[in-house]
Amino acid sequence: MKIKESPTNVANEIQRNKQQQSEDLALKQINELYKLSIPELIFKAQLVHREFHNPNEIQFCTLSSIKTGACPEDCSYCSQSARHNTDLEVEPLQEVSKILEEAKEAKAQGSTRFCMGAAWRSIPEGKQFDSVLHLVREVKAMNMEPCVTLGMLNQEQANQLKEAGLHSYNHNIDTSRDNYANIISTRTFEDRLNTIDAVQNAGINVCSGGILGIGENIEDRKSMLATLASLSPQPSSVPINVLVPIAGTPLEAAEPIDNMDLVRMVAIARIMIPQSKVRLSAGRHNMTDELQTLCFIAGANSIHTGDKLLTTPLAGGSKDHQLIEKLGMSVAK
Ligand code: SAM
Ligand code: DTB
Ligand code: SF4
Repeated sequence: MKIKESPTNVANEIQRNKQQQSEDLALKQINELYKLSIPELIFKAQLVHREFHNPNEIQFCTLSSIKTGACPEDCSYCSQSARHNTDLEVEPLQEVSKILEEAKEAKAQGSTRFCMGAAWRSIPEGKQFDSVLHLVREVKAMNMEPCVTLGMLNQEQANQLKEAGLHSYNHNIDTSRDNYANIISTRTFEDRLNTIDAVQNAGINVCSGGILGIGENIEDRKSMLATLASLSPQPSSVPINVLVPIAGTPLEAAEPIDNMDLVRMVAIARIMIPQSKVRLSAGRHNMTDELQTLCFIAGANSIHTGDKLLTTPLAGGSKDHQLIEKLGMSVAK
C-alpha cells in the first residue's frame, strides 16, 4: 500500500532524513572516540564535563514503581512483562497518598528528581491518567523535578503532562535500531522515536538511554549512542543501565559485560551529549565503589538512589551518601 503524501508524512520524512544525516556524522565521531585508549578518552570526557557541569556534584534521583507488572510488551530483559514467567508481584496503580509519601522520603534523602514508572504499553485515558497528572503537580509543588515513564503516549497526553508541570519523560531507545527487534517484538524502534518526538513537541525534557549486556555488539552500542546524540534537541538525561538478569526472562543467562565497556560508554555519552546528565541506573548495586568512581570521572553525574529501582534492588541511599562523602564530592541540590 502506498502511503498518502500528507504534509505530516512529508514533514516526518524530512525530519527523519535530517536525523539520519546527523546520526551518520555522530557515528563517525563515535568510531574515532572508540579507538582511543581509556586514559585519552577519559581526559577528553573530563574536558567536556568541566565545561558544562560541576565535576564535584552528583544528582540523586529516586524511582517509584507506581504500577507494577502485567505489561503486555515483551522486552526480553524485563521482570514486568506478562509474557515472561518471573517471580514478580503484580500491583495495580498505587494510592496517590502512598506515592507522595515516597516522594517526600526521596526529597529527605537528597533526591532532586522523582521518577514514577508504570508498566503500561501506552498511557491509558481516564482516571488513571488523571491520577498521574495529579501526581506530577504534587511532586512539582514539593520542589522536585517530576519525571514519568509510562510507555507510549500521544501528543495530547504529552501536552497535558507538560501543562501539569512534568520536567522529564523517560523513554529509552535501549539498543541500536538494528538490534531492536532481537530484544523487543511488540513495538518498533520507530515507535520509540515517535513517542520521543511527541515529548519534545510538548516542550518536555527527554530522558533517554539504553541498556548494556543484552547480547548487543560494539557496533550496536556505537549506533545507539549515535541515535541518542542526534536527537534534536539532545536528551537532557541519558540513563545507562547494565542488565540485571531476571530469572524467567529470555536474558536470564546473558553474558555479563566487561566493566571497561561501561566506562567507555559513559565517557562517549559525556562527550557526544555534553549538556546531559549521564545517569548510572540499573546494575549499580553490583558495581564496586571504584567502578562507580571511574564512571564519575568519565562523566557520569547522576544516579538512581534508594533501596530499589522499579523491581530490582539498590544498595540504599545511605551507602550512596557514604560514597559521595568518601570521594569529597557533594549531592547536587
Ligand atoms: N515501561 C516503560 C518503558 O518501557 O519505557 C518504563 C519502564 S522500563 C522498566 C525503563 C527501562 O529500564 C528500560 O527501557 C530498560 O532500559 C531498563 N530496564 C528494565 N529492566 C531492566 C533490567 N532487568 N536490567 C537493566 N535495565 C532494565
Ligand atoms: C532507566 O533507564 N532506568 C530506570 C528508569 N529509567 C526508569 C529503570 C531501571 C529499571 C531496572 C529494572 C527494574 O528495577 O525492574
Ligand atoms: Fe513493559 Fe517497560 Fe518492562 Fe518493556 S521495559 S516489559 S514496556 S515495563
